[in-house]
Amino acid sequence: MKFLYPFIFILPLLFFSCQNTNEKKEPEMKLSAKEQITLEKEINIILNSDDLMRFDKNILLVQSGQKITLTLNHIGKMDKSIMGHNFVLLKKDVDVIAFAEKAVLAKNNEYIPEGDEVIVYTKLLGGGESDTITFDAPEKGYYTYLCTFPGHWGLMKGKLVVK
Ligand SMILES: [Cu+2]
Repeated sequence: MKFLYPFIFILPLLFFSCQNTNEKKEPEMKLSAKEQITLEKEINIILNSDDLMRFDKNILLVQSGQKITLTLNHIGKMDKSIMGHNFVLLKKDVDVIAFAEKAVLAKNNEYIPEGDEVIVYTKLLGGGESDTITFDAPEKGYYTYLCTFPGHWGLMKGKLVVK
């Protein structure tokens, strides 16, 4: 009988872990009434960045045709020469790795390379600085945004989701 004891403990664990994975497959996407109202016509987005090389949001949800006002804050203290951050929104299907490599070479233009890959971008910010940009949401789809300061995009990137 002794050899059965481990199974008695393991079986309930298996059962509960299966239940958990089922829950993870269906994330809650319901919006409250208040959020649905703010998804009309215009939307204000505040995106924070910090000295730990992070954006505080990895997904920005908007609707096609909405007018977006986006404020990027650098809430850290470090100078932009060592911990500079920007928000650069790329067109669909841009090769992010190739773009980021090209951006590193564009130091004289705040790491915004020449070309037609970019929809919109902010200034390069140091600690305590902010920049606000306004643009129209592009057509439905998923768009990558990133910080193009050298070495940052691996951690500092996300998706603009246009519904
Ligand atoms: Cu950065």
